[in-house]
Amino acid sequence: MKKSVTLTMLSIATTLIFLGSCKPKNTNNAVTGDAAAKAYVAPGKYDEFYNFVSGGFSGQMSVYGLPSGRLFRVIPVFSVDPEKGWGYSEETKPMLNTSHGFVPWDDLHHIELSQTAGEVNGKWAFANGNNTPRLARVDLKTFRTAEIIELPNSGGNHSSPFGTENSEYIVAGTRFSVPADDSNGDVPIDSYKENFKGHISFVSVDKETGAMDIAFQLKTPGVNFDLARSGKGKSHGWFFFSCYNTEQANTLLEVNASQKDKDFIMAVNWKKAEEYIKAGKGKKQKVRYAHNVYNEQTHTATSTIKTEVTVLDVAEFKDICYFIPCPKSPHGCDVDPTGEYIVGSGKLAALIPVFSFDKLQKAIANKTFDGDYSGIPVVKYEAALYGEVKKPGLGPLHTEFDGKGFAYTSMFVSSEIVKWNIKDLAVVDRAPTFYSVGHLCIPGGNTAKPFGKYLIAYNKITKDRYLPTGPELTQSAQIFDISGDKMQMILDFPTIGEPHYANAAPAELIKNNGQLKIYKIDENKHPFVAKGESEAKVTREGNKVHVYMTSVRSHFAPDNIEGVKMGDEVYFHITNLEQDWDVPHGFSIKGANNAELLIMPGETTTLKWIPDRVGIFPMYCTDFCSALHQEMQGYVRVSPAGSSVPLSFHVGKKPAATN
Ligand code: K7E
Ligand code: CUA
Repeated sequence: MKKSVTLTMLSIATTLIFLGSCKPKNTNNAVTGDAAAKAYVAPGKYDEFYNFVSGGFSGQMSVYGLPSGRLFRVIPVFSVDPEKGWGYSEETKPMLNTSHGFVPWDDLHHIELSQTAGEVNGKWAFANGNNTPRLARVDLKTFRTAEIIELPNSGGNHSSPFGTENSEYIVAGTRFSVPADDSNGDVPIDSYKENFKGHISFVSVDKETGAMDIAFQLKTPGVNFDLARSGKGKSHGWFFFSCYNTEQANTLLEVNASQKDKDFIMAVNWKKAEEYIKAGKGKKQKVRYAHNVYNEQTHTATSTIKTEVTVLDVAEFKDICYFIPCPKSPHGCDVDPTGEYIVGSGKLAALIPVFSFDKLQKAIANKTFDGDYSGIPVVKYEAALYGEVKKPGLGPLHTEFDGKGFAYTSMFVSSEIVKWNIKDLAVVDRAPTFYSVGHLCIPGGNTAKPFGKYLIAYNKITKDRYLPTGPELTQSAQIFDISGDKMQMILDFPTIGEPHYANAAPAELIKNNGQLKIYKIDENKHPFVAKGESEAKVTREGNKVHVYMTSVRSHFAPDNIEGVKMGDEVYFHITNLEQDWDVPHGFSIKGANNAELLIMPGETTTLKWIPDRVGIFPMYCTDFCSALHQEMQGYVRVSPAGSSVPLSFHVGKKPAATN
């Protein structure tokens, strides 16, 4: 009997997989006429919005203009990037340190822009590492990753990073429940129900500096947290998480975690949790996690291993946590701009439930519960439900809001975006996507004040939309104009990696936030800086050779170095002396098992090189910086170990022996 149920579930799952590859009917939907003009930004003109797009398995964040879809920048976050030397230079290696050692890659799914009073403030972009649980903060003055914090007790940081309305906290829920870090993890996998726990991290953010710290964690029943949103306005102080696998299965989840008709949205009263923490009710737990910070004065990152976290077990406090039943394997969990409506998107559900914050509060006050789940009260479905969007489409995943009373939900299986009215829950428009849409983004669409105007669909499958490029096709996004009643597609653009969530903000907000154009050379506190060519030198400490090198259009100083020997470790500390915007210099040397350096004006960056043979090694600038860029080159002479060639260096004059 049980077997046949399992097989039925399997065939449903299989059907959905096939549905996932069906095309919408009107595939010849090419953009024509006035539609294309809406995405046109003339050469030399600026876009209206910055679009920050997750790179998925690329581990990076990319920055596009809206509505042009022009790619401005790929910001390296969790993955090494040889183009920028990220994770290769001595200064940036500590950014990718974890309790597991140097982890050069991650899977970045979601982006959260910092907020003040529920509105985007243009300061920082946060991103999650889904594989080795980490949270990153990108500084939008420099478009660089400024901080990465590892999350203990977690196994896959997917329900992350989602912020409260003043970015008091960036919140991160674990996708995989696992035994807590301080418990014996050497347990049978099928002891999931006893031994596996969920953890949700509340990471505080300093209002001025952005500095992050794990303020506390909530220990929860062992389920999978998928996505989340904070409350806002009236529901400020609450957080909502979608949970799947409330069956607590540990194998063949596509079947075994799809048994129940309803999973949960977990509502968390984080203000209450904060009170308990302040009252000292949290338990200190021994853990190990890395906290990596980039210092803009020294141009150097440091990694600190921290050893303690404060944990509150939600089952011990009766008024922090509540489960709301939500059909069926919910993915997205989105809160409308007023904070009253909470939308659950069940991947396998044929409707979209919309919950009411007011009704939830009433249900909690009146204890309208349907028993409990692992000691947490389960609110009656109808008691929290505002209503259901009927027949929206197949495979609802994520919802964004336009601030004009409408919600837009992505339908993965039926490859469409469905626009519906939040008040009467009536579907008012549909637009096909090409194909299998995942996340949606409206600028500010997750905040109290969406900017509306555009909606971007981030698609999972591209198929026939672009020229073929072998087995792997580019991922893609599609922009819709949503200023009218009907959605109108205006542009397709390819993306880097796999796009999941994205966020967008008005260009004015970010380009006027005090963008850094150069690092001031006078303020450079790098320990190996050379602030002018007169400070350029080469020193030896045992087998370590330090080159204090400068670069300026169009030469290095020094550009001839002799006296390096086999067995030496050479550190090229290069200071770019330029003080003009947009004049980086690059650096590379033949045979280096390393990437290039790309050094911004006023910055000092270090390349480590271990010569592997005797001979002459050319080095050169990799960035075409001037008419005489190609002349920006030099040589290092490597002699055998024990050679008597003295260490010397020069630029444009005879070598001066130093030892
Ligand atoms: Cu791609 Cu937000 Cu990881 Cu949905 S998640 S699509
Ligand atoms: Cu410096 Cu090219």
